[in-house]
Amino acid sequence: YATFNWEDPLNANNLFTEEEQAIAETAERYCQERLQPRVLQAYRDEHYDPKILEEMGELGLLGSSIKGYGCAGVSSVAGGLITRAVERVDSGYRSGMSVQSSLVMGGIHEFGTEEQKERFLPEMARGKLIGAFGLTEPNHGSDPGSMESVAKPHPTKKGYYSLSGAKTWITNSPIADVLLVWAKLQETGKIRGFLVERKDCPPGTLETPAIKDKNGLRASITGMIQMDGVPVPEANMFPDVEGLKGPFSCLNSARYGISLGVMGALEDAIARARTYSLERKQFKGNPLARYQLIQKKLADAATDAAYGTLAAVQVGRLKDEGKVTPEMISMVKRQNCDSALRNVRVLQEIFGGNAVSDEYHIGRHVANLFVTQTYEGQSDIHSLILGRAITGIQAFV
Ligand code: TGC
Ligand code: FAD
Repeated sequence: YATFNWEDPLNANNLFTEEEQAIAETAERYCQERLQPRVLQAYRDEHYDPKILEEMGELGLLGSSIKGYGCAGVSSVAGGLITRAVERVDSGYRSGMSVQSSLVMGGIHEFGTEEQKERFLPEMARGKLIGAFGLTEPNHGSDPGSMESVAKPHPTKKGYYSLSGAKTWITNSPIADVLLVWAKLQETGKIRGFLVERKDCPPGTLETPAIKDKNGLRASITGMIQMDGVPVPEANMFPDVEGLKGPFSCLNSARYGISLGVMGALEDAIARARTYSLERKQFKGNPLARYQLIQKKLADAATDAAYGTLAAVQVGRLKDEGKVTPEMISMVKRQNCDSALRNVRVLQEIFGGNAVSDEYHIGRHVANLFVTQTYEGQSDIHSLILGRAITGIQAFV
């Protein structure tokens, strides 16, 4: 027999190509050497350093699945291994990267004109231009089809639209240079995508205040997008896609990235809980790891991490072969976020009172993983997407 490796119990590594393994190693090294040392203070200060995106850009980690336009053009699984490496440190750092890579660069690549791709993608791949994705509104989160943001012909500027409305809980919005905003075209009532460039917005038309004092995802920056007649040239609208298909197609890639990303946070929690349980002694000098209840917690978590990783790798392979369905992505996004959160909450118990100190990192993962279960479709919403596919009956309304 081969030797059992608790860090990769079902030998998922065996499924990766040499190129994918090399990409994972590069990403893991960067994350452990450059991100891990600063996450604790960043989380305490609720601070996100935009230079992180430039650092990721230098390593080719941004928009990594896109072919051309200065992007690496690697497989979906390789992209997932990057999100896993980043989220092993912190879900907030992965969030900033997912929005840049999957939601904004992915959207421009899939739906943008050639001119838009040339204009935005190379600079975004270098992390020199920062993106935000505005779908959620104060009154419409799980139900973005009811959005109120509207685009009308601009009253004074020919060839321009005028965007009004509000988006909330938007990752990167306070620091974004280009905001992909989804709004209903007044003439048709159909949702369209607009690339709002901060540098071109006259004073008073665009505000992007930060949402402060979050109790999760504190190492990423989140804010609103408030639009009051923002002039946007027609050339900045996605030309063909209309309806929810536009934003949801971007979400397919981002949700996939989360499904492997959260396995990184869970694996980090397992490694920390294992180390702690081997070092901490209670009752006659025995390490906690000697007790059966502790071992079961570790066994449950390691099993769920291994199963979740294999399922996500399978979906990534199908994605690259053009055989994926959105329901498959809903399944791995929901299952992996739920199981990461559930297991990390249990592993937190192993640390006893020390779990309350941020220096043990476990509480940070718990708070972050609640957010991953909520954004990009809350888990119950993904249950309904799956339930609809299983029964043929939609139960949202
Ligand atoms: P429904 O009737 O289901 O669909 C409307 C149209 O959209 C199409 N569609 C999709 N297309 C591609 N991929 C998908 N996954 C798609 N899902 C739906 C569908 O085919 C249809 O097209 P057409 O041409 O027939 O019009 O729409 P509904 O209004 O009933 O939707 C219900 C529901 C629940 C599925 C949907 O609204 C939903 O998923 N809600 C969750 C909202 C959500 O995920 N928001 C994410 C905001 S962005 C974010 O959270 C970023 S966090 C980033 C970070 O920091 O990491
Ligand atoms: P609601 O839609 O009000 O839902 C509240 C609860 O009700 C949930 O549990 C939900 O599952 C449940 N519920 C709703 N409808 C039903 C139903 N029909 N049946 C059963 N249960 C239901 N959005 C963006 O557009 N871009 C971003 O970059 C972004 N980043 C985010 C970053 C953070 C830190 C957070 C917290 C959120 C972010 N979001 C972003 C928003 C996120 O996508 C939404 O919070 C999410 O979609 C849920 O919407 P909501 O908060 O309005 O909850």
